[in-house]
Amino acid sequence: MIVVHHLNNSKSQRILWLLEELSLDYEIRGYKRLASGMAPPEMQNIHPLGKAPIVELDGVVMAESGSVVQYVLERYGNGRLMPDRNSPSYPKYLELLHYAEGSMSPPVIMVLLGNLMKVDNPAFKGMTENMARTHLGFVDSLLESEDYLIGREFTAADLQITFILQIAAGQGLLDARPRLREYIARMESRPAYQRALEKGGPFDVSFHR
Ligand SMILES: N[C@@H](CCC(=O)N[C@@H](CS)C(=O)NCC(=O)O)C(=O)O
Repeated sequence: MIVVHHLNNSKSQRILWLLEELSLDYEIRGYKRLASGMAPPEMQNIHPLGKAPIVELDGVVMAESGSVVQYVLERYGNGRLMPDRNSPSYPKYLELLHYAEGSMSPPVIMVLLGNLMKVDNPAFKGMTENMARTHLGFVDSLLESEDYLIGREFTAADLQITFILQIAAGQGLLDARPRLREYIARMESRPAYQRALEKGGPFDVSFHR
């Protein structure tokens, strides 16, 4: 049995979505963010980082959504949600799968935190928004002539990147990017995404800008 330690309004939503796309059985243990926005300390009893997602599978406890997604697909995917390993799309897929957390997430989260904490420093705001916009422009350009990040098929890279786009949208960073807003809506309309929402409970990452 796969156990997902799921924090509300967090990156563990990706794992629920992934497991629904794969029609796998899993159990959800739910946690609620504290008033500060942090995860409750009991999550540290499961994994020392105490950050969502944490997933238990094959007797192992794993954190880091990108590695969880990659492992789940290797173990249970039977080739689904990723290009063939011998195709030229495969390295591009791996790049984007890990780009979501490695490079794209940090500046977008910095913008979010700056807004949440009402950081009134034009240099900070300018720099973080500028960095975030570089990434959003890059992702936008990937969708110029294709429906998905890796061509014509939905892959787990779409799933990883959608969460960051949802955060960006909540901070107004997509106001001038209709293609990315349409892409998010398309991802959110997937039946598996909707089932994950029903199981995971209310999901809102706009964080009241
Ligand atoms: N790079 C990690 C990020 C993990 C992370 O920071 N999760 C956030 C939720 S989106 C969290 O647990 N925040 C609460 C906290 O830091 O206490 C991943 O993709 O799994």
